[in-house]
Amino acid sequence: MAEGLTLIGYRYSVYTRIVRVALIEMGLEATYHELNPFSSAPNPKLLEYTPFGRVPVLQHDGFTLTETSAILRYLDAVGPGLSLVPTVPHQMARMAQVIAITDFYGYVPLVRQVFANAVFAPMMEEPADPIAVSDGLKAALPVLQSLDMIAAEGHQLNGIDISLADLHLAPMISYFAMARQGAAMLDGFPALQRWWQGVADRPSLLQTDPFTGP
Ligand SMILES: N[C@@H](CCC(=O)N[C@@H](CS)C(=O)NCC(=O)O)C(=O)O
Repeated sequence: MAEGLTLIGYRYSVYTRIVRVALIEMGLEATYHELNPFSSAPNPKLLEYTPFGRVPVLQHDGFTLTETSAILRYLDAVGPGLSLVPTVPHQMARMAQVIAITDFYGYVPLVRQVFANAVFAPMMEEPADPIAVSDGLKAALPVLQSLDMIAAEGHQLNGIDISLADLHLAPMISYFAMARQGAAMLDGFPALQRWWQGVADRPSLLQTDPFTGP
């Protein structure tokens, strides 16, 4: 068991949730510190850990690590259980592809544009930007298309072999599907929707839901 892990994150941060999901799936525990990265001025405490001023940040034995995909690989390596990185080349490559698609094409439209403006801002009674929602939905289309192709092929996102890809993608889809328009779009991608229905109720996701969880 990896002792002495510390996670610095923010309750509503989807990337923090990915790490929290991974900790649970891997049977690990971490001391948690909350720092808001979205404050109007850069958060000076966060800047002590990373010049990007973003969360999550993981600390372990004097080792500080940022970038969620790197944090998940690290936890997978130090964790007590079986690795969630497949060794079969096609599966391993698809896992890396899902994570890259999620980070580079998915995060901004799914979370920062659609979820933030169609769900989070109204919930917090903050101003929302409807143009960002429609731009986000447009940009989400090829993301869902590519993930649906991967889920249909079955090397990853198959609902059976859980890998780091599932842990990385699920919190983003969870936020996106909270938007009525996001849920409707997801319905158009049957393989991805099937995958999502299979993972949505995993305890790791339910326990880390920032709106209902502890
Ligand atoms: N590439 C980073 C992205 C982390 C990230 O964007 N975190 C968001 C919260 S979900 C953040 O801290 N945003 C602050 C900002 O945009 O200023 C990772 O993989 O960890």
